[in-house]
Amino acid sequence: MPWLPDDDRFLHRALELARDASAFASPNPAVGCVLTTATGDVLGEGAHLYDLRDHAEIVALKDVAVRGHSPYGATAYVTLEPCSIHGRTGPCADALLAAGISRCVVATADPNPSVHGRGLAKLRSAGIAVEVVPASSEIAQQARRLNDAFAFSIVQGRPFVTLKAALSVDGKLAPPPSQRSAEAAPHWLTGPAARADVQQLRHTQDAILTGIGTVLVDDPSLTDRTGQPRRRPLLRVVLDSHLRTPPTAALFREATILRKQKPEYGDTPNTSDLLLFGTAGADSAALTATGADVELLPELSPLAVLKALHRRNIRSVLLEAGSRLNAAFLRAGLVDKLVLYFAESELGPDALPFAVGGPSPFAIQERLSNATRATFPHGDSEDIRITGYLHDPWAAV
Ligand code: AOF
Ligand code: ZN
Repeated sequence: MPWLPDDDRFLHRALELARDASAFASPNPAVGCVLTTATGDVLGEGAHLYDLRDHAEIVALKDVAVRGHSPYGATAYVTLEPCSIHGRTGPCADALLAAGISRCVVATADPNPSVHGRGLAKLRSAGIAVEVVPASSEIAQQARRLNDAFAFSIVQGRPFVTLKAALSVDGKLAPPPSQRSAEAAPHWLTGPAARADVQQLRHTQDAILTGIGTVLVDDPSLTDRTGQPRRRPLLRVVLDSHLRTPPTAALFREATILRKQKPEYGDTPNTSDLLLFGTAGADSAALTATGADVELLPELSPLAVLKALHRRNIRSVLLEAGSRLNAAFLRAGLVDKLVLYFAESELGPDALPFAVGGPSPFAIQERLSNATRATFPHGDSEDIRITGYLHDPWAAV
């Protein structure tokens, strides 16, 4: 069947449903679904919410029933290929077939290797007209962007890492340590508009990661302060080999003890939204007494830490750290996306570099793909935000 005039409209609606629910989907992908009659009337729609278990297609089928309609002969618009597996739920491809739909329009394939292509094949072999949007189209790109972290981590076995830094115009992170202390007022480079944008960035992430150096000098709270609801609180992670984080740190004032869940397939094993990684032998008694999670690893290499976060169902990590951790992750090739804010002020040659021992943020910018530039008003001037990818999250799909 050819591409129909309504196809664009309904796929955009399905994308909107997926996007609106995206803070509730992880560790699953964000997915939206619209079911229509062959003549373009909406029968029902829905999006996947992880805790309600049902995939988007099932939510939409239930909506069809609630509205008193029949899905027989319907067209299903789905932002991701319907699944073919038994996980926490049954396969959506089977449910769509049982409902008697006749056409399925899909924005992008499921990057999950145990589904990839099998959901589409199942529908096709049952005689359903299946259409997959061309990969280069705007809709397909938007559908993929929405699930960058899911696609990357389900294939690579580690979370997708975004490095965020706010820098001076000369590419420095902060004044020299002699001019900074936890007691002093924080030294802001960028203005309130750019800092509000950072909060939005945190809102899209499963975890935020920093080092003990930043905790001791800046005493950050590392919270998502957007006030917008999310399925699980942002997991705040500190790399702290010798567990030197003081129990008086701001991190603990904000800590949330998560409901102890019955361990079951796919549930997050965290019991707090604060997680400290130390090395084997470090004394964790004082910190575990605060309710925080402490995990000891043989070594705190960037890869070992990311693997440990993967075991906790973390799909995306925001690295908001100092020169040393920035350098360690970059050197290990474990930064996948960059979000750099540049303020107008200058910090001079003695200030802390973006990454100790290089690379400079200006050199890295040259390597970014799909780079974007945005500005945020700051007094009489503006802050500049540069984003871009070092690794294409969908490359290995
Ligand atoms: C869909 N529609 O809305 C979602 C899909 O453990 P489960 O049963 O929730 O299955 C998780 C897998 O299902 C996930 O890895 C991904 O491949 C797919 N997610 N599929 O058809 C949805 N969320
Ligand atoms: Zn499914």
